[in-house]
Amino acid sequence: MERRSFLKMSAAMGCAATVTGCNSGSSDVNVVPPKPPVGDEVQTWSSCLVNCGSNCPIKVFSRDGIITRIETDHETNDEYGNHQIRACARGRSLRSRTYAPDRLRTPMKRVGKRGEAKFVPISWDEAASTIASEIQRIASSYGNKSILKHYGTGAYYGFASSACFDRVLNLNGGFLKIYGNYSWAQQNEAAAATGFASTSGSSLTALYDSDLFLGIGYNPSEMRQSGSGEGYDFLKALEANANLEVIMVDPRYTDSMAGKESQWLPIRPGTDAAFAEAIAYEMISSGWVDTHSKAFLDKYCVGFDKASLEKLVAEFTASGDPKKTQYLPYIDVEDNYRNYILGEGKFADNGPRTPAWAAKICGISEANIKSVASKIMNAKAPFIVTGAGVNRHANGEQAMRACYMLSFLTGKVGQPGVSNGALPYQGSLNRAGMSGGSNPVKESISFFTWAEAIERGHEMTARKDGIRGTADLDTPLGADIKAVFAINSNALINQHSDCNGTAKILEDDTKCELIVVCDCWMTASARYADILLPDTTWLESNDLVNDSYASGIMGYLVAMKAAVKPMWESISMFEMGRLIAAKMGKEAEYTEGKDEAAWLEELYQKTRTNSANTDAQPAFPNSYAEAQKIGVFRAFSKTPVLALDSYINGGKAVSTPSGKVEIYSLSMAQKGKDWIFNPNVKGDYITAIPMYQPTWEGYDDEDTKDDYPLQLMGYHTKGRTHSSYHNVPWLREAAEDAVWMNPADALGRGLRGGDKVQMWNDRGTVELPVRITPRVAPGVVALGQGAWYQPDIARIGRSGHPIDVGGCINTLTRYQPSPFAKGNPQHTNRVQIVKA
Ligand SMILES: Nc1nc2c(c(=O)[nH]1)N[C@H]1C(S)=C(S)[C@@H](COP(=O)(O)OP(=O)(O)OC[C@H]3O[C@@H](n4cnc5c(=O)[nH]c(N)nc54)[C@H](O)[C@@H]3O)O[C@H]1N2
Ligand SMILES: Nc1nc2c(c(=O)[nH]1)N[C@H]1C(S)=C(S)[C@@H](COP(=O)(O)OP(=O)(O)OC[C@H]3O[C@@H](n4cnc5c(=O)[nH]c(N)nc54)[C@H](O)[C@@H]3O)O[C@H]1N2
Ligand code: SF4
Ligand SMILES: [Mo]
Repeated sequence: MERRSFLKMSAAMGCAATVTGCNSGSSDVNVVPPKPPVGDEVQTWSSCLVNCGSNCPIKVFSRDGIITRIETDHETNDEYGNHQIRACARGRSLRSRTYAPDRLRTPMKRVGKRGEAKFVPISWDEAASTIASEIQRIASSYGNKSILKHYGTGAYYGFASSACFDRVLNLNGGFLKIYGNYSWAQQNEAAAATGFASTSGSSLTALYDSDLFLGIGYNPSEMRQSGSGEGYDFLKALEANANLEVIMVDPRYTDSMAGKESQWLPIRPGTDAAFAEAIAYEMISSGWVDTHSKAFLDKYCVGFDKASLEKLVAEFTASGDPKKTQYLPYIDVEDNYRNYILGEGKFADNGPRTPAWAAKICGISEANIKSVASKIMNAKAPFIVTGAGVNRHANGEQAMRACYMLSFLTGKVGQPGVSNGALPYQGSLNRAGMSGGSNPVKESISFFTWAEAIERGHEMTARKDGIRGTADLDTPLGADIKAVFAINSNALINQHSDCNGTAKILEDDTKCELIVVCDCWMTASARYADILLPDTTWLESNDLVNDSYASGIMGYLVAMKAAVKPMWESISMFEMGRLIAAKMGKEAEYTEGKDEAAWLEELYQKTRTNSANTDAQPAFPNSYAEAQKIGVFRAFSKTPVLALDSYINGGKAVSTPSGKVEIYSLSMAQKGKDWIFNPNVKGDYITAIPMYQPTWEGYDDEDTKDDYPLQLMGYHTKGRTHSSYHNVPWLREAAEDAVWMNPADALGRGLRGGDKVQMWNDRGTVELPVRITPRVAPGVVALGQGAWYQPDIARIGRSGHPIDVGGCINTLTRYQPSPFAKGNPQHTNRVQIVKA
C-alpha cells in the first residue's frame, strides 16, 4: 500500500488496530469530547509511573474507598500541541494491577532457603529494626562499599521515590553507587565518545523539513506508546510530510512500520555496523564525500583521514596541555576511517567494506545497500535515528558509532531537517525532587556487574572491570557486595542477564548476606528477598511528578492525589525510610522535620518558583491542594530543535578531548590500549574508529552456530513495561507472549502457529508458544522481554536447568559485560528451538 493512502486509512481507523494510547486524529479539533459521567463517584488524578519514558496522567474514579474505573486525559480539544496525553492499554489496566491477587500485604521475612519464597509476616517495627541493625553490622564488618543500592525503575515518583533509601543508606555512611543503565549503557558511551548525548537528536518536528528518514532499530510506536509520546510525534510528522521517504532497518516488522514505511530492510541482529560501513564505502569510494562533505568533515570532525589526525597531533603537541598531550601516545594516524572503509594502508588485509562484503553479514542485499546509499547522498535533508535496540548488543558501542557516522558523512548535520543519528530530542517540564543526600563512597561499578561483584568485588579494578572512582587503574574495589537493596526493581533476577546463573549466586546467603526488596507484588525478584517491604501503589499515593525522560515533545506535570487509602499494611517509601532511620537514631536528619504533606508542598512551591523563570511554562495555582484539583499541566513547543546546533551553527565546542566530533575517539583509543580484555571472549576489544566487530553468539560466530542455529533477540513489548504489568491478565491476552519465528525456520522444524516449543542454549531452557510470522527475518527469533522467570524444578530442560515455564528471555541471555561501557548485551543470543 502507498504510504499516503495508509495514512488516510489509519486516520480513519483511529488506533483500533494497536494497543496504544495514540490519538484519533479527529479532524474536528475544536470539540472537546464529552467527559465520562461522574455520578456519585469521586474523581482524582494519578499517574502511571512506570519506566516507559512517559508518566501519563490517569483519571481515577472511586466510590466509598474503592476504585471503580480508570479513564485517561480528555481535558483538551486534542489539537496537536494541545493534545490529550492519553494512557496506553497498560495505564488503563491500573485497576486490575492495583487489585492484583499477588499484592504484597504486610512486611515479611524469609524463613526457607533463599529463592524458595517461604516467608512469614512481620511487623513494620521488626522489618525496620532488622534492616537498621543489619546495615550497621555490614557497614562496620565489611565497609560501606559492600552495600549496594541496585538498579530499579519501577516507579518514577517525585519525593516518595527510591531516593528515600539513598537517604537512609547515606545516613548510615554511604553505599556503593552504580553508573550506566540497562537501557542505554553502550549508546551513552558511544555518543559521548563521538561528541554528543545519545538523546541529542533533532526534534521530530524537524522531520517536517526532511525528505528522507532512516530509522535503524527505531520503534517509537511500541516503545513510546503514550498518546502524547514520541510515537505520536512520529506519526504526526509522517502525516505532516507526505513527501518523506521512510526506510526502516529492523530484524522485525514493527508497529512503527505497519504500512507507514516506504521500505523495510530486515537485518540480522548485531550487524548494523557492517550495513553502515558498506553505505560509507559507497559514499567515499564514489568520490561523493570528497566533492560534497570533505570540507565539513575537515572543519567539524577528526579522524576521517590521515591528514585530520596529523593535524590533531600537531595541535596537541603545540598546546603543551597535559590534558591533550596525554592522548598523543594513543593516536595512530594510519588508523583512520577512510583507510578502514576503503581497505587501504594498515587495513589492506581486511579488504574494502563493500556492499558485497556487508550483504553476506547483515542479510540486506547488495542492491538494497547501494540504493540506501544513493538515497542518503541525494537527500536534501537526511534525518537518521539509531534506536537503542542496536546498543543492547555485544558490540553495542561500535554498532552505534558506526551508524552515527552516516549523518556526518553527509556533511549536513546542523541544517534544517537533518539529525545526527542520535535519539530524537524530547521536551520535559522540570519538577523539584527529594535529594538522596550525599554519599561519601567514591567508587562506583557498572550497573551490570553487581552480581559479579558479590563474588569478586574485592579484586575488581578499573583496568579489568571498569570500576570507577578508585585511585588508579589497578587499585581494586576492595569489597564484595554483602547487602543489596532492590527498590522498585525486578533486576535482581528477572531483568538481569542469565537468571539461572544469578539465582545460583543469590541462593548462597553466605555471599550476599542481606537482600531487601521493596515492591508492590510478589515478583520473581521478590522471591529472593530476606526482607520484603510492601509499597503503596500509585493510586494510593500523593506526589508531584513530571513527564519523565522520554515523553515526546510535550512536557507536563501531574499533581497526584490518592484515590484510595493504602491497602493492607502497605506504606510509602518515604514512610519506610523514616521508620528505618528512626531505628538508627536518625529520624530528624531523615525527615528534616517535614511529613509527607509538608515535603509535597515544599517541592511544589520550588517547582512553581523554578518554572516561573522559563519559557512556555503553564500557570500553576498557589497551593498543592489547588494543583491536585486541576491535575495536569502541559507545555509544548513546535519550534524544531536541531542536533548539534550549538556546535555547528553556534561555534561551541563539543565535550570530547579534541572539542570536535570524533570519528577517531581519543578516549576509546586510550582505553582500548590501557584496559585488559578477555582473549577468550570474541569481540572483547575497543577500537578508536567504529568497526564492525564479529562477536560471541553473533551471526557469524562459528563456535555456537551449529548447536544454536537461531539468533534470538529481545524487544520491548506492548504487553508490559519490562516486567511491570506482567500480572494483568487482560494484557497477557492482548499482547501474546510467544516467540516469533519466520515460516522458513518453522518449516524444517515441523512447527505450526501456537505450538508449544522449548527454546534453549547452554544457560537455560524456556517453554512457550511459537508465533509463525514473516514479520521476523529468517534465522532470527524474537521474544518480548519481561515475562516473569518461573523455573519448574520438577522438569529439567535440555540445558540441564529447570525449565522456565514463565518464558523469561533472561533465562537465555548471557552475563558478559560489553567492552567499553561494561553494559548489558541482552539482544545478543543464540538458541535452538524444538516442539515441546
Ligand atoms: N533481556 C532483556 N532484559 C532487559 C531488557 C531487554 O531489552 N532485554 N531491557 C532492560 C532495560 S532497558 C531496563 S530499563 C530494565 C528494567 O528493569 P527494572 O528496572 O527492574 O524494571 P521493571 O521490570 O519494570 O521492574 C520494576 C519493578 O518495580 C516494581 N514496581 C512498580 N511500581 C512500583 C511502586 O510503586 N513501588 C515499588 N516499590 N515497586 C514498584 C515492579 O513490580 C517491578 O518489580 O530491564 C532490562 N532488562
Ligand atoms: N511497551 C514498552 N515500551 C517501553 C518499554 C517496555 O518494556 N515496553 N521499556 C522502556 C525502556 S526502559 C526502554 S530503555 C526503551 C527501549 O527502547 P528500545 O531500546 O528502542 O527497544 P527495543 O525493543 O529493545 O529495540 C528497538 C527496536 O530495535 C530492534 N533491534 C534489536 N536489535 C537490533 C539490531 O541489532 N539491529 C537493528 N537494526 N534493530 C534491532 C528491535 O526489533 C526493536 O524493534 O523502551 C521503553 N518503552
Ligand atoms: S505504560 Fe507508559 S504509555 Fe502506557 S500509560 Fe503508562 S506511562 Fe503512559
Ligand atoms: Mo530501559
